[in-house]
Amino acid sequence: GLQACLFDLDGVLVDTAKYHYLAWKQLANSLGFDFTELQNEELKGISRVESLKKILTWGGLDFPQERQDELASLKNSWYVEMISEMKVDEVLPGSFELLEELRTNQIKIALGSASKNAQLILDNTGLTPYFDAIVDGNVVSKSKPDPEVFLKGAEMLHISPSGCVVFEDASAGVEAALRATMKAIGIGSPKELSKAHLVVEDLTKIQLKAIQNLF
Ligand code: B16
Ligand code: MG
Repeated sequence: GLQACLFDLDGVLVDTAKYHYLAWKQLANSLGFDFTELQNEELKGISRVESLKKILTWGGLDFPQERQDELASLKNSWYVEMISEMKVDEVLPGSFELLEELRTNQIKIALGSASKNAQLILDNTGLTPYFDAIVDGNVVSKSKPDPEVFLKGAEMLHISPSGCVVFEDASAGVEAALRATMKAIGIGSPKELSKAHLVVEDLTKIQLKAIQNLF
């Protein structure tokens, strides 16, 4: 049965994608090209360095690794400035209600995010106290769709993957959950997340009963 829930951060609990977009756009513009919100969709769940590589390709540019590292940290400094202003009201609808319900029912809760800034976001939005384990971009070596991020979470909780459910908004994240042999609940479009066991629009549309019914 259900023993633990693992949450992706960006796109599930908070909408940091808009800040990633603004910061990447600023970087692209400074290099002389633009990029669209549609292209930004492709960066969801993808690590910082991999995102930069994609963006440079779209702009028809290539730089030595050293310069790429500089550009990635420049983008990150702008991004961190933006997320430093985040408050509790930026937590997506249904998040606190679901986390409370899980906690009341002794279901363990973990974070499984690609972001190296996850802790700052959780702290600023009041989400930190709900988490029994935090796995973020600082502790994983392989990005989603590799299952490492979720397997590490289950391990930290001392719970077998078969008792875990993952909440994900990115198809790479859903794939990572399936490769970890966990249940996957997609947040967003049923078309893009068709491999998930269940897809809901947002966290207001899911309750403990429906999660338990996946088992
Ligand atoms: P950072 P998630 C991901 O968060 C974002 O979706 C992705 O767009 C971003 O590039 C990645 O984190 C790394 O973020 O630059 O803060 O380390 O969806 O895995 O929570
Ligand atoms: Mg995400």
